[in-house]
Amino acid sequence: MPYKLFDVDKDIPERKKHTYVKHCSDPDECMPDCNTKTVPGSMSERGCAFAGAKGVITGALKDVVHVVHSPVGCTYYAGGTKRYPTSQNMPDGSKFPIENFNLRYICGTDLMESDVVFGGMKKLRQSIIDAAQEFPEANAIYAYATCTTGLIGDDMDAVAKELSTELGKDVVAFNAPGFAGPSQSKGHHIANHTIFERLVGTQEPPTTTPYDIGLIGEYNIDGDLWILESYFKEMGIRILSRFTGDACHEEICFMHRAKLNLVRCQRSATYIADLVKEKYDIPYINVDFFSTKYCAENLRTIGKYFGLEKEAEKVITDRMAKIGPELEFYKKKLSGKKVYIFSGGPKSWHLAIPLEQELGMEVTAVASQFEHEDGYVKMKNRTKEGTLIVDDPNSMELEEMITKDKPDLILAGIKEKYMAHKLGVPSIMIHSYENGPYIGFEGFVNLAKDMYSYIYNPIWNMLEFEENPVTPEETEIDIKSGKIPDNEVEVAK
Ligand code: CFM
Repeated sequence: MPYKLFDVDKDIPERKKHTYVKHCSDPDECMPDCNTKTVPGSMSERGCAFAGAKGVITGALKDVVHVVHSPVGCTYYAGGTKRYPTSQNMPDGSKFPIENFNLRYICGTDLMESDVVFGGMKKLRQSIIDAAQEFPEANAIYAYATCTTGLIGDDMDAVAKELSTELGKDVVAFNAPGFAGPSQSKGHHIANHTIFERLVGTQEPPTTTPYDIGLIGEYNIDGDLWILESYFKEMGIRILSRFTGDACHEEICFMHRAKLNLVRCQRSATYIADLVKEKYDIPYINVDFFSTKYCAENLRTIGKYFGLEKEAEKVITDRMAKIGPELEFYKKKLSGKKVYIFSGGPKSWHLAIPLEQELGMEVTAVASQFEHEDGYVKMKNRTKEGTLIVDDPNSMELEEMITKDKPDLILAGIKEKYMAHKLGVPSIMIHSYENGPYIGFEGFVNLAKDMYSYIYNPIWNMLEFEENPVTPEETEIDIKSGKIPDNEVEVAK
């Protein structure tokens, strides 16, 4: 059977179904079991449905204040957002008064035992009114159910509806309590539907052009969206609505006026693209801008759709001229390096081929916290014989993989990073990035540069490990002489 049980999982044999070893001759159905409940006993790295709604979809909006209906812990964790910066630009040319408003504030209802027993709706109502007073500049208020309030059954929609009229601005309830599904993915789904049902089509854009697109599922991680925006601008294409990186509330409300939607993250946002297509007849295409090859191919497709082929070619030629030599340098340095990609899902299939073909690396394992079957099909199609494809991994499995297989680098998140470092393997944050953006031509060079500087950092030869003990004297000599074992330190131009 093409499935593998890690030694650390001997007491939870159900994990075997989630760990598939790719064999090219396997039938299509062979893939990890996915989008199901985490196996009891496995210390999952997944997030919850509430995290998927607020932490991924809505938290990127620049002019919305969020009220978490929960005991204070959920509010605290909702305050730690993804790295999605926002500009102050609004669609009518005005400026939103607070820079990175979305990264700064969070409100919560601070539920106590008596609220759980007698109901928390009064408190929710008051908290939303307080949030509106505290942040009068916010153009909408989004309120979130959590496990506690989902269980006690507070009717958040009723409160939101009443207060929308009373406050004269949209108040939207997101009913994605943590337990709504097996992972954060369910929260993406619920947030997409709530936004579509409550907001899309409720406003009209100030102006429209024949070259208006919707950029869906692009959250501006460390500035990714701004890179793509610069390409479109040069091509003569306008992003009318962003879902939801650097977007404002209004943009979401008029996203039904785009001429074409591009779906960037196909896990978290295909839902809304489908809904908009069905109701408003707006077509969408799935796009991939990670790496130079995919980026060029996709810009060409978009150029062709709008009759802007020459403009697309110009952007591609211009960017390739700028980054080509630097990328060559990194390719030389990264060739043959063994790498794992541990992401939520999509980044594991976006990056597998580019790392191999454009940088000469060897991808030997990919993992996903919450992908569904369609994503695993892509992962399977884009990896080579023998690659380990792991669904909903736990840290002990990763530790076992690192110890036995000794990769040169791991692209993962904050949950894996320091564990990998303690085992002497460099790890780069592929979720929120190190020195991003990582998308597009320039972004791919940034990623290559980060990989290079992590792998070639002399620190890995100075650490003390059981197999490779270094005496303090030796370390001192090395530091004093500035000698960096086995590595040649070069700086790319
Ligand atoms: Fe989409 Fe994302 Fe991702 Fe995602 Fe995420 Fe993310 Fe991710 Mo972390 S929206 S599915 S829920 S591409 S936060 S920017 S990196 S797990 S692969």
